[in-house]
Amino acid sequence: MKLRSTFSNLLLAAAVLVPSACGQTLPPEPYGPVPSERQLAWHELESYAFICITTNTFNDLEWGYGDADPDIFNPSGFDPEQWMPLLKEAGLKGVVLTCKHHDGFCLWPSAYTDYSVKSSAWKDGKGDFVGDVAKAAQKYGMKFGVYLSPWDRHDLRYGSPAYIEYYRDQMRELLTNYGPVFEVWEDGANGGDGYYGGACEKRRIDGRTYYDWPNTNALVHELQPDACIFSDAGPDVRWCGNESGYVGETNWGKMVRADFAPGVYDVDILNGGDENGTDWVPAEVDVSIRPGWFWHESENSEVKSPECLLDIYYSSVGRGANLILNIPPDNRGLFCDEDVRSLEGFAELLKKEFGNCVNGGIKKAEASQVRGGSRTYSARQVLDEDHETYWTTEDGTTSASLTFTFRQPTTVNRAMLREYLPLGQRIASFNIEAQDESGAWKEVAAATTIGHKRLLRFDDVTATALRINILDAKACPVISDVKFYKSGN
Ligand code: FUL
Repeated sequence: MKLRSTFSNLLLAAAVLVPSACGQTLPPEPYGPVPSERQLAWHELESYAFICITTNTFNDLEWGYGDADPDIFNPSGFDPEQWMPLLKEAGLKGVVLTCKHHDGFCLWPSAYTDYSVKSSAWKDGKGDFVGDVAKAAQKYGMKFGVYLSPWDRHDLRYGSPAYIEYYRDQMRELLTNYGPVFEVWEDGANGGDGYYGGACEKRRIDGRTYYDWPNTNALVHELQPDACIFSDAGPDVRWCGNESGYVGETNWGKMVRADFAPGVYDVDILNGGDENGTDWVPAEVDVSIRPGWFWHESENSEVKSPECLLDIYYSSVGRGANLILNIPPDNRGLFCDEDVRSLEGFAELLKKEFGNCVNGGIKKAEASQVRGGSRTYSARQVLDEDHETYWTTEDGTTSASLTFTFRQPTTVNRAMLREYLPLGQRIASFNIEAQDESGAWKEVAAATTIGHKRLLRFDDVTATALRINILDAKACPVISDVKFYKSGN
């Protein structure tokens, strides 16, 4: 059923007032915290690119000290239109750019500092790297997001209240002048030694209090209501707790937001969420296609293989998280050949992986139980292409099954499931069984949580029918989509 369509809301209201008047079966109540509209839109993106470039790209550093001569920033062959089609082909839906990294150098001509492209050789100080990337993204139908490092190793004011004003002024520039922004990255890496306007010392800040995040975040949401804010503590999206490309095999989209702050967290909860969490704060997996976040010639031979990227895809998107894959442009401002080959290979693998859906061969979809016996909640609802319709059961049912019978024996080796998140995340454990021509059932895959999406790989099995058994759930299961594939990989 379309929970959020006006028509069904009217029906719903009528059913609440006169429960038996039209025999309408009410949907389950939401269970636990549910995503906001901006989070729901973010879930649909699933994967996008990180673009890390700054002075580090030109002086071979990962964390610039903040004292680099701005003149070294000179990506002479810069062309974001080289990046966009490659990213798009690999299924990535947007880009998040390091507008300012820890070195403090700004890729746009900020009115609040000279430590920016204004003072670099690039385009004689007249360029706006952020503007060019935002424009190219828009041209290719890609979303645009900004990374504005809270830690600034260049600026003299870092550590004092004046710096917070500076940070907010810059946030205002980025969120006002470059069109719609889908995500704002607030990195947790913080404090330590730096140039700090020539002081060259170690500065420590209190991660819980110094930045006054509630007020900065209110500004972000005021200027860009659709932007999801990423940090160790959300509020919209949480860090997954590592930079190696995986979220927990069990991954709940919830946590207790008030327990955390950027730089103040529990890694296990970041990685797997909290099944009893009170706030919807789903995980984002940040990982680089290279060992480092920035381009280094010496790492050209260490670009991750397409197969490795596919594994990362399964352990991020395939476990209900979003993936932000970093592809750092080189000192020309272009993706270099090694990265291009890997991205192209990854795009090919994804096509083979999910290009052959076998759902068309399903003759019958049945459920062990259907809420109110209503067609609105029947097993068929998981097979339409509509994410807003779903199968569900009576309240209190925490184990149930869906059976799909093929017209003829069909070979399958991949599965995709989605829960209907507007009603909350519920499923804690399930498996998939296949029936052979003798009628015998055998387990082919098993996993724990589903959330936005679960992808499963298993050996080829030729089945007359497939059965999904929900083995444990926090409340009655609500599944919006099921797809089976025969991958060619
Ligand atoms: C980390 C930073 O310290 C790295 O330099 C990079 O920006 C990465 C995305 O986040 O915490």
